[in-house]
Amino acid sequence: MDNSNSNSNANNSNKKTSKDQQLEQFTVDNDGKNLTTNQGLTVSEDEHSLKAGERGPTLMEDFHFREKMTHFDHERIPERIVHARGFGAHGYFQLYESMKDYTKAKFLQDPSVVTPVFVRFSTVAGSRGSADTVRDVRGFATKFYTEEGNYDLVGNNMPVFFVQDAMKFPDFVHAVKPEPHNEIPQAQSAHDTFWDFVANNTESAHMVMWAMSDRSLPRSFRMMEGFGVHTFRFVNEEGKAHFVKFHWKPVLGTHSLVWDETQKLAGKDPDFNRRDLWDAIDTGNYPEFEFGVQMIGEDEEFNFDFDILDPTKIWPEEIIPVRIIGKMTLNRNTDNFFAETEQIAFHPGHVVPGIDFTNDPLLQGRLFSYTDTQLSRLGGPNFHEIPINRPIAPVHNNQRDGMHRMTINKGPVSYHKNGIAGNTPKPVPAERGGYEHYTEKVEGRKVQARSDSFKDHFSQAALFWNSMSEVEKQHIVSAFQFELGKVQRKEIRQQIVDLFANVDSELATRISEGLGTIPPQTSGSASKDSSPALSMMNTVKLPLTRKVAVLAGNGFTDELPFVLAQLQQAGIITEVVSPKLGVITGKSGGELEVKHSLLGADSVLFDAVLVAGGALSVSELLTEQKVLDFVKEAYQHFKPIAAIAEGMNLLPAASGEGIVVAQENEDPKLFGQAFIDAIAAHRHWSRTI
Ligand code: HDD
Repeated sequence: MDNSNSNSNANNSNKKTSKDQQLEQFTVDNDGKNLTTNQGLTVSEDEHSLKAGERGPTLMEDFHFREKMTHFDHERIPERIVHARGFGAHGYFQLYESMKDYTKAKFLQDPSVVTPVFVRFSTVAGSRGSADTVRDVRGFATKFYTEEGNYDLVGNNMPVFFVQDAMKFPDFVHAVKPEPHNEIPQAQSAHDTFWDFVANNTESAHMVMWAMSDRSLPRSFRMMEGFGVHTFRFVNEEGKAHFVKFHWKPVLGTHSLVWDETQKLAGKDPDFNRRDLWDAIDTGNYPEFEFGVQMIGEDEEFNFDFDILDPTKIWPEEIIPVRIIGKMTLNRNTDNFFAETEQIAFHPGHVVPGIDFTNDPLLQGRLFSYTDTQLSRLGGPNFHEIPINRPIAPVHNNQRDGMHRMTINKGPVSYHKNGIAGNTPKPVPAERGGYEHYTEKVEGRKVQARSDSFKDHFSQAALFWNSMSEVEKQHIVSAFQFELGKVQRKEIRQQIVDLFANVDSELATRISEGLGTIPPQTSGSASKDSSPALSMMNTVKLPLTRKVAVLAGNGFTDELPFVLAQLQQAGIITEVVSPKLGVITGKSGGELEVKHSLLGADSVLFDAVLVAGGALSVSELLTEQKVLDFVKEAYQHFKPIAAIAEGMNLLPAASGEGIVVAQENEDPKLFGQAFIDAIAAHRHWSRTI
């Protein structure tokens, strides 16, 4: 996928990492084994409980029944208070260039070092069983199992946050979650309490712009950016520090679904994003993300018109470029969702030497919250011993006991300092690898206050708006209108219109249309700055792993197998959809396996549609009325559509952007290439405007 580094990938992509090897010790395969109780007793009966007579009562004595039932009764653990619905995968990270000048972190020194990782992607507001494609921020949490201990980069797919101080996080989460009196709505921000929060907490304005944009509707976890959000610190061997922001850039580019599609997908395939990630890894199309850093010197802290400690601000890439320093490849699906994805415990405070914090008040609060939440979620202080959470670095300390302790610590000593064990385990000085906190100088009175430098809530919201293409702007306006349309209290709708007039009066005026609100009276932000990097129109465009629905029936013409081979060659996935499952036969006798019946397939599950040629094939397709809606819906979602010869009779338009038609006797190769180009373009927006 990324030519420059594909060789090193090929070498590493199927190798077992040290974490894989560690996990293998805990992996059990029941295949072909005898059934036992948890005590290892082989059982002879697993269908009938022990009864006093065939029709009599079940006996207390049936220890196997009681053990099986008790375990079942306790299978669930509390879901995460936020980010409850997630999906994870294993992989590895490798550097392109040494970052020695900036950080002493060992995993960032040597491009030949392979660091195992586990990534968990998530939605934020919904429960564990909610749909994947809701409008929401996506979590992007990475655990690097480094030689120096675990490093967790617990980020999101948006570079800013709703609030500036962790003190406000519970309030924000209460507002966006289902309302407490009736637990409605599930996984939606489109309700009164969320928008009431926004109306009364103007620091949310920038993040709300992102949340209302297409960034909230990722086509795939493989096609979204990741951000560490906060400003962190890199510290090198000499103790010199740089401020740093972390980025993940998807090799496939950043792409989104459209709103109507996401809502339909929530019903048709609530696991759409999960399935996509699983299938991609399963078929060897390993998701790749390049790792980028923005760095500034400590002496540059006050050089900008925003405060670098404010998590509602980005560092525009045009001012502080993103330096791409490495790549992460996800190459292994989990063996067990619960054991791995559910039990993994992230924490922004899991750092390694060379990476340190700043005084961002949101980050500071997070440093408390994550361990705290694992205590109730995972049932005690020993969650670091769960296989997925174990570092590959050795663990030796004087912490002891507690629920579910697995380690058997030997000897009488569990305290520091001691004489009996020669004062071990012993701290290691920073020069020899021990973690030392950055010796930042701090001074000040104890106050419950926020710096004036955090008070500009609108300039960067305007920067985001100004950077959008007209299509993206229209989507943002529609998102506001949809969400506010669900808000019952008129005064909240009006407050939002008035609030966003501070961002841009055109935006607020457009939102106001159709909401029964009074158009804004204020004139909007003075900022006309823009940052092209923020527009998804400028992203990487590749056809790789895009999924094409191939509508075909018996009697398809010879061009079809040729074009399918060409698409597959270009890394595109093709799946035949036909009225009936089984095999269809072409005009010249060639056969194609049908993957989906028309009944079970929908255009929202695909990136593009190809209609086969052949009068017979077309008339067979038309026996299902749904086929016309299938193509029409793909068209309405701006997807590339192609047809061979008579297949064009099924298209809602004979020509236009993203419509590729092969006339009779046309070279199928040219047709195939034009379709591949249309697929790479992702969507064809001129159909709207
Ligand atoms: Fe958080 C989970 C990301 C602010 C408290 N958060 C969680 C996860 C991600 C983030 C990706 C899921 C991790 C996983 O997959 O297990 N959170 C963020 C980002 C934030 C942020 C990027 C802002 C920059 N979070 C934030 C604040 C607090 C929390 C301000 C509280 C002070 N977050 C939590 C939590 C969670 C969590 C309650 C729930 C489950 C968990 O931690 O393990 O502690």
